[in-house]
Amino acid sequence: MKTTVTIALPLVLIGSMLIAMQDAPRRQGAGKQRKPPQDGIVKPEMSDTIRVAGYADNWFAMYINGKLVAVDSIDFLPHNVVAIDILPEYPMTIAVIAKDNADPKTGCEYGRSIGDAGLILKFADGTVTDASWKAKCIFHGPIERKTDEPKVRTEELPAYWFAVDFDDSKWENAHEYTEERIQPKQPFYEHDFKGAKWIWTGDLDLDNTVLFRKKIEKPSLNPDAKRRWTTKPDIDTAGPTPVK
Ligand SMILES: [Ca+2]
Ligand SMILES: [Ca+2]
Repeated sequence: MKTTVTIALPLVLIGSMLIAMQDAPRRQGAGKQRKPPQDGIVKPEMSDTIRVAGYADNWFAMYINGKLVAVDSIDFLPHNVVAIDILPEYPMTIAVIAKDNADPKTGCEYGRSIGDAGLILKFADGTVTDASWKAKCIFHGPIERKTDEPKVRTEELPAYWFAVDFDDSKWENAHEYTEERIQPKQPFYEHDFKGAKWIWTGDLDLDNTVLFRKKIEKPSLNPDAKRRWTTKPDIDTAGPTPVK
């Protein structure tokens, strides 16, 4: 057995060195000499990815083309920015669940206060949140602002609400809110949200959990971007969020 190991290790090392030597010129030339598309197929590079920044009062998770791509890791913090890189594919269906951190039983925040919400997203391809996004509230309260005897109204998550082919035509359009109304905190100003609008439903105070959807046919910046080669996942990457 010892003999096998001593022979195998150098072979592995030599193999690695050979691969490294082959890769070296390509790495050095990365981004300079790009092979022309073959049958429309283009190998993706980091330069094809785009930055997405999101900021929610108080939490959000985002699906792109039916796949869970971002989860705010902090349930409640006024307020944190989530920034990720994605490889965009168009048309691109964006679905977001956003939550004001309201008590599920009372709809209140901080004991018996009525807390407000808000969501803003900016993609480096020019996609921004605005009133063209679709919105659907599934948790409202406290009804009629009655904090002394708080009651709430909830709906189940629609099945596969994040899927590309989900029908959101009956959802309302999102409402836009001013920065003065939302009053974001410092992390917001450390990221590029220029041109994006704060959105929610028509009730920033009492609608606590809201679903948003938007389909981007082509990016407003770089509309001629070629599709990059990728695969469809062989496992369900929709994520653990319940569908109902
Ligand atoms: Ca809040
Ligand atoms: Ca609220």
